[in-house]
Amino acid sequence: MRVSSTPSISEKGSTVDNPVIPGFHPDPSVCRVGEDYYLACSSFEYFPGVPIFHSRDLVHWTQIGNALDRPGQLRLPLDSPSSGGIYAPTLRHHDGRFWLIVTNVSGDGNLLFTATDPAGPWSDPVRLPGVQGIDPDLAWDEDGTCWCTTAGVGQIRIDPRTGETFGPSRRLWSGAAGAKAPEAPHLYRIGDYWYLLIAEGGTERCHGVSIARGRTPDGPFEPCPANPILTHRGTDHPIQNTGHADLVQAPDDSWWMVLLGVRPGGGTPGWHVLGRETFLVPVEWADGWPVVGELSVSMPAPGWPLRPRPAVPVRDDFDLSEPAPHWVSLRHRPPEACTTKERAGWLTLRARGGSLDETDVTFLGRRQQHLSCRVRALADVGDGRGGLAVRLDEQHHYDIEVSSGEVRVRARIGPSNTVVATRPAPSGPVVLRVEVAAVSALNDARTGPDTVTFGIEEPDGTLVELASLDGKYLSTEVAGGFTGRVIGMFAGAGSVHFDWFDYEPAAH
Ligand code: 6LW
Repeated sequence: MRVSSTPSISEKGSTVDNPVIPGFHPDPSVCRVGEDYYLACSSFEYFPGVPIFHSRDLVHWTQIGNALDRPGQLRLPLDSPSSGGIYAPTLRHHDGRFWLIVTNVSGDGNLLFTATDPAGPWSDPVRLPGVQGIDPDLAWDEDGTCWCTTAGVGQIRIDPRTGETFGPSRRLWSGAAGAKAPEAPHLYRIGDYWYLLIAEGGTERCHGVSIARGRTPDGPFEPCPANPILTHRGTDHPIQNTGHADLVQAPDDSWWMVLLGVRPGGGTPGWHVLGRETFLVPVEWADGWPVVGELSVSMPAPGWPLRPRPAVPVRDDFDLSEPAPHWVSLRHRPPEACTTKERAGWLTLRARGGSLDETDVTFLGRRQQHLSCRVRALADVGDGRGGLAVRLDEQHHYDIEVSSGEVRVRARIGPSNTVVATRPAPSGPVVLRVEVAAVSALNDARTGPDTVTFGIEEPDGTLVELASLDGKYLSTEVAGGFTGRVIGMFAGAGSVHFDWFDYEPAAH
């Protein structure tokens, strides 16, 4: 088995690389149990939802499952918009159980799940109709009262076992005067204070992290004089949009923050294509306030032995009966539309919608986690139509597809939907290839962040290139929304079979 370099990290002497969880993994929430750390992220229109990661060193993370992996837990209407769905979880361990609270903005509102093993299974949802607002947080005080704090910033007491709410929601704090979007609250008891950590300024270039403290979980709260305690607004730092943070204490008593950030590339205004990624930064305390260390793409390694994990293999041979946890579908995954049982050792996708312009197309993909990477797959479309796609949303995707003896590359960019290249398809199964290459030099101010090249492979492995496209059109700055690129396989008509799929990071 070929193994890729660890997707999250590479040690260089005594430094480690950020992001610690690359690719579209925003809104991280972290908790520790003994020597084990667990982390959850938002998942929006993708199924299964809320990826759960495990680490023993805060640096190397392995996805151990998805909290919302059954239709009864994750109900996304088939016409729900991209960047709808599942927003901003909080993951906590309390009273011998893991608790996960999250918002489904496409229907069910705030939902709470529990598990004894964070790898799953997670419970059916407890609904919270009395909790309004996104970004719900959970905190318990000494007498067992559970406080649910939401974007705004508002707070209400809840019974997390039943979803019942008590009393009205109270406004706690709205961050700096004039700042937009006070959100992503997390409430912690640390020493003699309750700390209320929030994000403000919006999840774009003005994003930041601020904090306030009070003697009781429901305030009043006094803002930190050094707010924002973290922001990269107005800088040319390679990590931008920094915010939506969560704090965790290590067994050696050191403190750490996980947060989201983006890595824009290209000229002006800079385009980020991997979505919002999860970064790690050390925190120290001074005068009862947290002081955030330097956030960088190469940071000093923590002071404990690192515990690298086996990486996700380059190749998925589709030998398992269920897709590995990093595979995602759109909105749901009916077993008959995505199966390894039809042809042994092959993945079969059965078409529902006709194209990736539609919300219920059959798609199985994985997050693009590296600025440069190569994806290959052996596809047998038979009488059907399908291939590989690089996807931001229904209006922004590039596809290479095979049908009726032809291979074509299609670019959907907003209202424009263009076949940019065609050539005759070889008979029988064909290796489709996508190469994403980050730009290494700016030709002018408009140079995009990367190129996305599509082709088919000759039997000897030679690439026959069909098209090379500017990647800026598959960026969040162009498409909008909260997600990042996902690369995968789709079926547009009939049954399309895939023998294997390779995802390989490339040097950039
Ligand atoms: C999330 C909000 C945010 O609910 O973006 O960056 C929203 N922060 O807190 C969607 O991820």
